[in-house]
Amino acid sequence: MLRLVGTRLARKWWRQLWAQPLAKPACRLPYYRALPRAKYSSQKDPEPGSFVRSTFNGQLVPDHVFPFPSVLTAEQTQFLQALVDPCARFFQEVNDPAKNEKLEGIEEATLAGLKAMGAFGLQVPEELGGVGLTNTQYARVVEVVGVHDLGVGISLGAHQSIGFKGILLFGTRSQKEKYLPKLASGETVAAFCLTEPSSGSDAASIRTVAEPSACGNFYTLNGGKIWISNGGTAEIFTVFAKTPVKERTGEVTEKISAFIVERAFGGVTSGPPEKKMGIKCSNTAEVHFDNVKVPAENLLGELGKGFKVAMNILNNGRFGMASALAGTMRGVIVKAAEHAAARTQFGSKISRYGAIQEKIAHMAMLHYVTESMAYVLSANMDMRVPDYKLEAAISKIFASEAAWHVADECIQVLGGMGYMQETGVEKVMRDLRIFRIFEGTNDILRLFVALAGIEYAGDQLKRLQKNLLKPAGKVGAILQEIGLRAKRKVGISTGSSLQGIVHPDLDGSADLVTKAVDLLGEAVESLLLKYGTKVVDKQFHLKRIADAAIDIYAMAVVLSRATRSLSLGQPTAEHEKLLCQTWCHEAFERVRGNLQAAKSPPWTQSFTNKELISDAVVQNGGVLASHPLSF
Ligand code: MYA
Repeated sequence: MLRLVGTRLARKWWRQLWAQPLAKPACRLPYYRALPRAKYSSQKDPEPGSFVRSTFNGQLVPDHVFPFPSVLTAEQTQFLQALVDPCARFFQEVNDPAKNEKLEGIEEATLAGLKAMGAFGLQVPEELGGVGLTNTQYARVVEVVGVHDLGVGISLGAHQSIGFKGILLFGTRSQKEKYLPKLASGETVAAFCLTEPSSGSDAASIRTVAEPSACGNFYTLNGGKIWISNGGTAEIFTVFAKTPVKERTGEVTEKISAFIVERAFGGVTSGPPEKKMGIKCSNTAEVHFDNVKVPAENLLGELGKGFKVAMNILNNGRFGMASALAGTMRGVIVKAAEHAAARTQFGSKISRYGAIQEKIAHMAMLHYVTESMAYVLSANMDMRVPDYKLEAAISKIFASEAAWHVADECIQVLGGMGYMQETGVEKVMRDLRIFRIFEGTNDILRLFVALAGIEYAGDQLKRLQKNLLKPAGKVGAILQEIGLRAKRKVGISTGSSLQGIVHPDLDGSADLVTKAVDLLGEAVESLLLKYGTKVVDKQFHLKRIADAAIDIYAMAVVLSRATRSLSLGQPTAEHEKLLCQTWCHEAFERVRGNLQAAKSPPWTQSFTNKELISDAVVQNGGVLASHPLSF
């Protein structure tokens, strides 16, 4: 994953850097105005766009987050409102989550109603039979689904967020015309087939193969996929398989390609529905491909480029998870708030007690962050921001953990009632558990965020290194970069600032973001210098770097949203200010703690201890310490 700077040379070079003079502070601009990015970043970025990626280099690039993006036209908003209200009514009046769960399927009436509403083809263009929603509009609709029934949400999401998303993103005109109309109407259902028994997080290690025929007209597909959402109900599959690819050198290598496979091709079979902890009404099954003849024209994207197809589909679908889970949290918080307002203990409503207030406030903040992330991300995608993969991964991680925490705390607020099935939160909690696992486990996505960010910072360092070796015409940029890095090293702010962009009431919180970005840039540099390319193996450290990046992005999106609210004088502005200020304070403390842990020797010792403890437990096949009673 990483192509990092050579360590010895870099170390020597860095030592020289700290002796250089400081650069001029960055300029300040009037608040709540879109900014030319170059004023804020110290170096021109060849591929501008990602807020998160830049933070790894200690740069604050506010484009795309500030001002809070607003992408819907009045007409699109009106259309959306006309869709959301009936959709919410439908879920209240027709869909019965408890019945679906018992059935381990979706009731026929619900399915028919969903199809009639166009819920199977929300983002398919209208001319191909879909509703033609933008990402932001789709986010708002799935939020409603998330409030009511995550099992139904997964059936719909596995179909369109990932199942046929590849056809939408990479399909040829004739592939789109052939498949999308029936998929959009719900006449056919789609599934995304990547995971295999020996290939989960390590997606590139799949063993399913697609052998090209000698005539070049078809591929013969063989292999097995597991835990496929809609695997037993789908007729159309996006399948990833290894294919032989001739390189320019003439050498033939096995590379992943993507295919559109119809059950009707023959040789496609599904296992029985899996028995799961939650989302029981959604179908999950094995799918087997036994000498399936796939026409050559069903290759999706380029031959050998299937890994990127898979990653891009997953990146593109993650915003839906964030908005759906924002909906789930909204629903759960209603239950906690109602109970806290109604329940009397020790002579007072429990909502008057600090222990409960802290929980409810935290739940509200987690919801506010998740919702802000979901809509910044969907808007960025609508704005065609080219690089949003880190933001998408962060939104998935954050939303799935926030929703889990909110559901857990709701049960705690409800006490014994929360544990009872009739309250409905235990089902939500069971449904939620998988969200931290599928679509990329949060553990692997944290590593992805940290490593992709560090790779970017490493590339930037390499570029600067090259400029230093051949400085002709680049002296200004070099001096500026050196100054910024030197400042960071001695704990002085680099001068990047959000003041003038955020509402003045939030200046204090904005300063915390600036400091946090400086701290992250500095921590990444020091890890690179300490470990060089070996940083890829430092998962204890990488986790903490990722957590810092997640918190920083979370601070930025809420600052942006609260600024908009305050500047427009929205009725909830003062409440949002509280949410934002409190979140930023706590998030900054976590960032500081995590980055300290990523650098400090006592923590490094603690990580080593944990490696030893874990190795001993695994080797022993369970806990090792002797029992307190000695037997
Ligand atoms: S589907 C199964 C989900 N499975 C996964 O997500 C697998 C997780 N694993 C991975 O993502 C990859 O294997 C990782 C990379 C990240 C670990 N975007 O050498 P590499 C590029 C763009 O790092 P590896 C399911 O669960 C990278 O830059 N590009 O690769 C459905 C490099 O490019 P280059 C990316 O170490 C459940 C190349 O790839 C990305 O092997 C149902 C190789 O990279 C990326 N993200 O592993 C859910 N990553 O060569 C239903 C890597 O050019 C959902 N690359 O440098 C419904 C939700 C909606 C709800 C709706 C309610 C209504």
